[in-house]
Amino acid sequence: MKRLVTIQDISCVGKCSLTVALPIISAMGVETAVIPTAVLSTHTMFNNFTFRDLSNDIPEIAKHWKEENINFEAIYTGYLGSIEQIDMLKEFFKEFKTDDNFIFIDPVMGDNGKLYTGFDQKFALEMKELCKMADIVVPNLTEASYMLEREYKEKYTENEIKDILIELTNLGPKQAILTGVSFKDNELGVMSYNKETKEYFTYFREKIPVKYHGTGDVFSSTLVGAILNNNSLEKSLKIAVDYVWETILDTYKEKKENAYGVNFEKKIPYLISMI
Ligand code: PXL
Repeated sequence: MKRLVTIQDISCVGKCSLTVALPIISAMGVETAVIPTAVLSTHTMFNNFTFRDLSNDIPEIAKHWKEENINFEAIYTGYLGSIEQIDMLKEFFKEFKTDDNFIFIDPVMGDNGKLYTGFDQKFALEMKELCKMADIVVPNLTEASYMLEREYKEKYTENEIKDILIELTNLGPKQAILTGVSFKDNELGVMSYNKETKEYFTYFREKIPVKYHGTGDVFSSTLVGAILNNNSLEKSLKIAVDYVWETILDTYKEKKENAYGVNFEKKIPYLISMI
């Protein structure tokens, strides 16, 4: 059985980060080790959330794992709480990257052209430095814009998206995936670029007119899980987009408030049927 480690926060309420990654990747048959970077009472879209920083535990956990010779087929990072944590992860990557595993970074920082509460441009540039160590990076267009210091736009041409993907792979990663890509009003999806084969890949689904928190984390968790199930990147992207789409549709049909994230739990049988 393969083992991955995912490093991101626990938001106690509001399905995202570890409370999404752990069940999804486990359901896909991959052992999911975790390093919680912080404990929040809710994700940061709620008001007055608590935030306990767990940075100091990261080097100690890494040291213990080294002593125990623990290794991972993939290292997946998501929401990180501080620049100090980014620096700790650079050390973690040096210690745990091998010739046989890969580093998968979702540079979680913002959406819809804005950074989430607590992040600024300086953080984005530090995250860009971390992304240089990744094999695969999965930003949305907001995160890519902040890291590359490009203007965020509501609409992009295919050539603009290709330029952003090339810039992302020029940082270091072999593969870059942009989420939230749309060339037609009624479509939304992803575009990827492999700098070794120079191939692009796009996959879209019909746009559902609603936004939920945590869908990026559902997407990244599913993508990394599908890759670890020996699917090609293209097949893995389709699985991740299709699963996210089904979870959004199911949540949308309920017509309830959307701060709690998507009904990913109900669609886990569908996810498993695809791998
Ligand atoms: O889904 C991304 C995410 C992860 N972790 C925390 C967040 C968010 C998005 O708002 O607030 C704490």
